[in-house]
Amino acid sequence: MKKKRQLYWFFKIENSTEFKAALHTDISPILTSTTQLLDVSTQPITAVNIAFSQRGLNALNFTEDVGDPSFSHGQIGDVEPFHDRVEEWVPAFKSENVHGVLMLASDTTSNIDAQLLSIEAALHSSATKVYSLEGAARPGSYEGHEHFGFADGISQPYVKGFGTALPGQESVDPGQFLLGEEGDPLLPSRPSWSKDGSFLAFRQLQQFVPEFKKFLLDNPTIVGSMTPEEGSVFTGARMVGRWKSGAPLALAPLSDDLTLAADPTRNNNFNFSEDEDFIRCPFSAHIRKTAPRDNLPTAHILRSGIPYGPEVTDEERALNVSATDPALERGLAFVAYQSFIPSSFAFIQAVWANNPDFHVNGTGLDPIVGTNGGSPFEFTGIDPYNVSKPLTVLQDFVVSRGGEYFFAPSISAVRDILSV
Ligand code: N7H
Repeated sequence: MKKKRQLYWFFKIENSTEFKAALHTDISPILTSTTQLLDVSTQPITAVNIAFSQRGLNALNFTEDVGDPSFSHGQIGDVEPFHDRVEEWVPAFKSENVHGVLMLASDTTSNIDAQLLSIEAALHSSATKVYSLEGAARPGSYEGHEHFGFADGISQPYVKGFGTALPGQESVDPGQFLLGEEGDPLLPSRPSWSKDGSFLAFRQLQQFVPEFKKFLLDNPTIVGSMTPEEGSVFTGARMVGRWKSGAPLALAPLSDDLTLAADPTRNNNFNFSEDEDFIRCPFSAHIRKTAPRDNLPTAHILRSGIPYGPEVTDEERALNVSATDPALERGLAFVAYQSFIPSSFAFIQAVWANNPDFHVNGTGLDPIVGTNGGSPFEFTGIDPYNVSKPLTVLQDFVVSRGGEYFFAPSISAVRDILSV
């Protein structure tokens, strides 16, 4: 659902009989199908999707094992290897009340509000809001860029059978994302109603943008005739593995290349096979940590997040510190789809991003999403001429405010099974 605005509306089911009736009659007909989304001409003004936590399925009396232990435990039961500080979590995600999430996406807030009003009227008091988060594309030329300033949403796996693969896109069986399809690791044991559904890992990831920018200013990587400012930009690019434009370091190692960045036939067409000494792109770079490409078998997720929160204020910029006012919190409403969370999102976060020895000893943590539970951590490889030199992150640039795991069923399962 690629739209400029998106609302995540987390709800609790209060009366399952009435909720099922509203789900069947009013909500299932407005759920947006993949087919609708694939072509601009058939896209609805406001796209609607719904997903349930294990508690939500239980409330609807679907207690059968869907085959994913992370989903069954719920995110809070799975979080220890992520090194989250649960005290930083949004209270709703620590409660037992998040039964599901409605996701509404459109180009304006008023479209979303109108759609939500009609859904709330249909639900009446059968479900109540426990929390909501509004995502929005950043303004003007920052659209498509997350809050640190980097173009996001460039690299996605190609799902076999959906459209055509772009050069460099890894071709993946649909069962890596859709339960019951070819390539689903648990295909024989899934309940029949789970077919074509997908697990959605939701994380509210707060970003400390002024602190990130200050870190880059304090740690420029100056190569050749680069100015200190250019050196700071280079450090940021080395931490991510792409320039802010999206151009990959693997293809543009020393300076940005806007033409390359804008070309979908080239901007993802690389691997790291000729960069074993990580001169072009550090092992610690976020995109190399989370998708080592040809170096190792990759864990697959389809990312579908959107930034949330306002732009950095003048005061924050002047002080190089994020405001403590909750209204100024900003970050990424991170969403990843997959058919088995333990070997996908949870694996990437815990076993790769948070592992200082992945994928060679001494790499350090992923400087963007790795965390040592709030304690300082090191990462290496940023200086291409002194790759073992460590840099230290004193305060995480990305902090988890919690989340939940959901199951997004197929539309027919919502209409014909879960709601009757
Ligand atoms: Fe990342 N960032 O702005 O630095 N991510 N990410 N991510 N991420 C990617 O290729 C970012 C997060 C992946 O195939 C890009 O679309 C930020 C989590 C994967 O080459 C940028 C946050 C996890 C890829 C960012 C965040 C991942 C990827 C490059 C949190 C999994 C594809 C643009 C606030 C646990 C890698 C692009 C590939 C790309 C950023 C979160 C995983 C710029 C700011 C939690 C698999």
